Amino acid sequence: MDDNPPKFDQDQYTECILENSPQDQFVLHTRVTDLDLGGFVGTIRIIPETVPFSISHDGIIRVKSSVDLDRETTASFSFQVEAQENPPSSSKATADVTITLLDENDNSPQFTTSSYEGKVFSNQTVGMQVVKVEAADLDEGPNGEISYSIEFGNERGHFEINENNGDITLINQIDLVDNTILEFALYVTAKDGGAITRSTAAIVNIKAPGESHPQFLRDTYQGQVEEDQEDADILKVLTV
Ligand SMILES: [Ca+2]
Ligand SMILES: [Ca+2]
Ligand SMILES: [Ca+2]
Ligand SMILES: [Ca+2]
Repeated sequence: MDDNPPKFDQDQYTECILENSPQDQFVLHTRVTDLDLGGFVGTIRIIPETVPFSISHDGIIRVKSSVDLDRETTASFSFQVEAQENPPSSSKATADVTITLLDENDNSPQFTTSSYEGKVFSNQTVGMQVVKVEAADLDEGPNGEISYSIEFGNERGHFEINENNGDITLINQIDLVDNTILEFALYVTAKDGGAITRSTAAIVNIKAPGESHPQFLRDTYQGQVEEDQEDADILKVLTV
């Protein structure tokens, strides 16, 4: 006689798995008992069906959809499992399941823009901030911790970057040249702290205009400005 309801061996199941775990990966095993002769005979399902997990007739929960296991989108899933006895019985049991996703380093740092600009004028002082770069990383813990560095473009050693906050400061004064804009292109990277690190690059253009002398221009290049390319460059300097 079927007079005992089915029962899960736990009211609540919790498990942690890596995000991006592959389809069909084992997650956990629920067990249904029934004191009646023959044990539990019926069907087990997940409610709601939309979660990216499946359950087999023997109570094993597996990954159904790997792409939906993105910790940056959904960090944990809560759902129910239901064991329903075959008709004519209407007895059923339910239990709660919570699956938490552990972080993988699957995002690279992203700069707020792909290129930055800074300027150094004649009032330059050692230690002054020239420009600040900033990147963000969606991952968790070390996987999302960013350190900044100048990879190249700083051969003359004028600049230094704070690896923690992206501040680029002047550490050696620039010898400015009158009527000329000196340009420095720094290739900067933001690197995360994952076991296998990911990094992204950005360009930092720093311009250092020297003093401009309109009087000098008038005396020397009078009447030729529009015809001479070199003079046009100097005119640009003056309008910066
Ligand atoms: Ca039963
Ligand atoms: Ca992810
Ligand atoms: Ca991640
Ligand atoms: Ca990362």
